[in-house]
Amino acid sequence: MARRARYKPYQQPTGGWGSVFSLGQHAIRQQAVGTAALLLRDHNKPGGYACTSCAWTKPGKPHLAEFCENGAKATFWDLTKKRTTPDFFARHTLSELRNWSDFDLENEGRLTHPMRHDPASDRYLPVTWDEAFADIGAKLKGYDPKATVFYASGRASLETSYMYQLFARLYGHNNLPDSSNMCHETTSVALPLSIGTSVGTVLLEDFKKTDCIFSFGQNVGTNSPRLLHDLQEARERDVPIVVFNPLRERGWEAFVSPQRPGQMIANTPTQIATQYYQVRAAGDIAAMLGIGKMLLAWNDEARASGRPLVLDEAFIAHHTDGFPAFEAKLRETGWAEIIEASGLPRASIEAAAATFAKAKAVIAIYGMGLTQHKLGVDSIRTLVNLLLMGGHIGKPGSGICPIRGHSNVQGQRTVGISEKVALVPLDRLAQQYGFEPPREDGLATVESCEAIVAGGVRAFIGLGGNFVRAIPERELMEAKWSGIDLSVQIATKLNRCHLIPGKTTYLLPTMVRSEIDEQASGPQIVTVEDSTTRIHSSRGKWKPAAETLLSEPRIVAELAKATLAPNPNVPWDEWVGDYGKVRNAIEQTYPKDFSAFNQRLDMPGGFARPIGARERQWETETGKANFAVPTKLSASFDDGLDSSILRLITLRSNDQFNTTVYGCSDRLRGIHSSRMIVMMNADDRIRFGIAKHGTARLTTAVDDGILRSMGGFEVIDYDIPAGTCAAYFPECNALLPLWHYAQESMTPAAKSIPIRVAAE
Ligand SMILES: Nc1nc2c(c(=O)[nH]1)N[C@H]1C(S)=C(S)[C@@H](COP(=O)(O)OP(=O)(O)OC[C@H]3O[C@@H](n4cnc5c(=O)[nH]c(N)nc54)[C@H](O)[C@@H]3O)O[C@H]1N2
Ligand SMILES: Nc1nc2c(c(=O)[nH]1)N[C@H]1C(S)=C(S)[C@@H](COP(=O)(O)OP(=O)(O)OC[C@H]3O[C@@H](n4cnc5c(=O)[nH]c(N)nc54)[C@H](O)[C@@H]3O)O[C@H]1N2
Ligand SMILES: [Mo]
Repeated sequence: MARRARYKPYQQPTGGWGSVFSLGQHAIRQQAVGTAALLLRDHNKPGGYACTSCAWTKPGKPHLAEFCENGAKATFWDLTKKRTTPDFFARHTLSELRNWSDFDLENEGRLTHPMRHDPASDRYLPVTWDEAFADIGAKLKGYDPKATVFYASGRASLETSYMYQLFARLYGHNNLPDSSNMCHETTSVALPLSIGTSVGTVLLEDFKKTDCIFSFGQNVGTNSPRLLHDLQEARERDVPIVVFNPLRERGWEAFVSPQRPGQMIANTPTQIATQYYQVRAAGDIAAMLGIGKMLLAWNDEARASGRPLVLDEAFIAHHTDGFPAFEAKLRETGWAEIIEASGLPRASIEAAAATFAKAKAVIAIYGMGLTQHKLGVDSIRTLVNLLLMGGHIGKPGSGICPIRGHSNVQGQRTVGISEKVALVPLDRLAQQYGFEPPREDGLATVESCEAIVAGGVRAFIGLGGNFVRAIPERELMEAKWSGIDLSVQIATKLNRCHLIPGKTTYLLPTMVRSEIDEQASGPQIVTVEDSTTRIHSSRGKWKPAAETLLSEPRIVAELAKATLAPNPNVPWDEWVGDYGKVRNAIEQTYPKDFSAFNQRLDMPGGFARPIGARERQWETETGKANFAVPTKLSASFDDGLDSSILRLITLRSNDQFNTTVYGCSDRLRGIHSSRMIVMMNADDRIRFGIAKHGTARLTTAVDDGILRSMGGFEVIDYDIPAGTCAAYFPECNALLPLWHYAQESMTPAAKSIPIRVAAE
C-alpha cells in the first residue's frame, strides 16, 4: 500500500453514490461480484442470514436492500474467492509473515485446512482434524484448567457460545474473556448499577416515537450505518439530533439513502445532526453536568413562576434514588470548570440543554467515545442521570441506547460467556448437567494479559478474534506470548495473532455465518442477539469456502469431547447434529429470556428479551433507578493541566472492521492511501514545531519505566479540538499501557492515551 496520505475533506453525504462506488470496488477486489445478488435477497432478510458486521437491529419489514456499505464489505470479505491454503503456508515462514500488514494477511483469503505450527521450519503444516483434536485434548487434560484462557470475539452464534462456556466450566474455569471486555464492558458495569440491566432499553420502534436524540462518542456512518435509516426517518419528523464528538463525523452530518432512487438522483442529503458539539476527548461528563445544571436552573425558574416543570419530579420521587446528591453536585459545579473540562462554550451547552428540556421522549445513543475512558463508568452513569431527570427511561420513544460492536457480542454474554460468575446461572448449569461448576470469577481480557505476562497461562483458545492485535501493550504482549504452551486459534482468515506462536500452535479454520452449515439433521440455523436485545435467526446460503471446513459448534464439541470425561447429560454429538437441541438447552438454562426459543425463531424483526427497566422495574440493590455522582469532570487520565501532553483517540476508519483492514481509504474523513496518520489541530502542530504535512513521533507520556514510542505518523491538520488528536486502531496499540483502563470495568482507555508529539 502507498505510504503518503492524501487528505481532502469529504463533502459528499454518507451513503449515496460514494457508498455504491466503494462497494463495487470491494466486490471486484475480493472477486466476490457474484455475491451481490445474494446480498439483496438474503442479507438480513427473513429466511436469510444475519450480517456479521455490526450489531444494529433489523426491522420486521426489511428494506429492499437491508445492508449498508460496510456490511456488504464484510460479506465480500467473507465470501471472497481467494484462499489461504497449505501451499501458501509452505511458501512462507511465520517470521516472514510477521512483516506483512493486517490487510495483506487477511487479503490472502479464507483459511481452508487445519494447520499446526512446526517450530523447526517456522511454518504451519497441515494436520488432520482428528490429530488436532486429540493432541489439543490430551494437552488440555494435563493443565490446571485455571491456567487456561478461552477467549471469544463477539461473532460466534448463541449456540456456539453456549457450548463454549459450558466446555470451559465443565473443564473447570471461568476464564472466559470476550471482546466485550475491550468494548462495552463499561456499559455492563454502569447500567446494572444505574438501572438494573446490563443492556440498553431502546427498541427500534422507539425511534419512531422519540422527539429528541442525543449521541455521545459513536460514529454512525462507519460503524452502524443501517441506523442512519432510522435517524433519517426521525429527521423527517423534525426530531432534533444533538451530537457530541471531537470529530465532525460525516455520518452524523449528511446522509443520502441508497434505498431512495429520488434522493440518489437529486443527491439532496438529509441533514442528520441539528446541533453538533466538538467536545474535547474525555470532556463529556463536564458537558453532561452543564446540561444538567441548566435543566435544574430552568426547573427552579419554572417552579418560581408557576410554569410546567422541566424535570419529571414525580418520576424522580417514585422511581429513583440518590437525586439530592447529584443535584448538589450540579449546583456546586462551576461554569468555569465545565467549560475548561468540556472544551465547549457555555452557550453551546445551554443550547443542547434547551433541546433536551423541550423533549417529551429522549433517546441517548453512545459508543466507544464514552466506554473507553478511565472514567467510562462515570460517563455512562452521568448520561443516565440526565435521562432520569426527565423520566426518559421506561417510556415509549425514550431510553439509553449503547451501540454494541460485534454482531453477537451482546448475545455471547447473555448465554454465559462471562468471567463474572454473578452474571451466570451456575446453579442451573450445575443441575442441568450434573456437575459442580467453578464458583470464583475468572479472568477478563486485561487480567488474562496480566496472567500471560506473569507466565501463568498454559493454554489460550481463541474463538475468533485477533487477540494480540486488539489488546493494549503490543510489544510486551507479543514477547510474552511465546511463553504459552498451547495456542489454539479458531478463525476464518489469517491474522497477526496466528503468527505469534506458543510452544504448540493450531490454526483451525471455520465457516462463516453466510455459508450453508449442513449437519446430520440437514442445513442448520443459528441465532444472534442485536444491540436492542432482539434475537434473530440466520440461515447460511453460500457453499462453504472449502470442504475441509468445520462449523464452530462442531469444533467446540470436538475439543470438548477430546478434553472431558463423557457426561451423559451433555450430548455433544446430538447437539452438533441438530442445533435446535442446543437452543432447547439454552431455553432450559434461561427460561425467561428464551421461552419457546425454537418456535420463535422467525418472528419478524426477531423477539426481544424482557428487560425490567423497560417496564420501570429496577433490578438494583435499592429497587430504584440510581443517580450517581461522577468523581471527576474529566474522564481522562488527567484534568488537562499539562498542555505538552495530548489526548490520543484511537479509532476505526471507514475501511476496516476492528483489526480486519479492508483497505486504506477512510473516505468519510477524506483520508486516503495511508493509515499511519495522526489527525491534529493545526495550532497544536505549529506549537510542537511540526511542518505542514510533516511526520511525527508519538510517545506515551506515562512514568512507568517502559518506553512506548512509534514514529512515522503523517500529521494531518484536522478539525479537532486543541489538546486532542486521533489515529487508527490497531496500529497504535503499542502506545496503550495495559494498566490504562476504565476503573471498575477494566476496558482499555483507548480513547484518551496521554501522548507527547515530536517532529521527525
Ligand atoms: N464498519 C465497521 N463497523 C463496526 C466496527 C468496525 O471496525 N467497522 N467495529 C464494531 C465494534 S467491535 C464496535 S465496538 C463498534 C465501535 O463503534 P464506535 O463506538 O463508533 O467506535 P470508534 O470507531 O472507536 O469511534 C468512536 C467515536 O467516538 C468519538 N470519540 C472519541 N473520544 C471521544 C470522547 O471523549 N467523547 C466523545 N463524545 N466522543 C469521542 C470518536 O471521534 C469516534 O467518532 O462498531 C462496530 N461496528
Ligand atoms: N486501541 C484500541 N484498541 C481496541 C479498540 C479501540 O477502539 N482502540 N477497540 C476494541 C474493541 S471495541 C474490540 S471489540 C476489540 C476487537 O477484538 P477482536 O474481536 O479480537 O478482533 P477482530 O478484529 O474483530 O477479529 C478479527 C478476526 O476474527 C476472525 N473471524 C472473523 N469472523 C469469524 C467467524 O465468524 N468465526 C471465527 N471463529 N473467527 C472469525 C478472523 O480470523 C479475523 O482475522 O478490539 C479492541 N481494541
Ligand atoms: Mo467492540
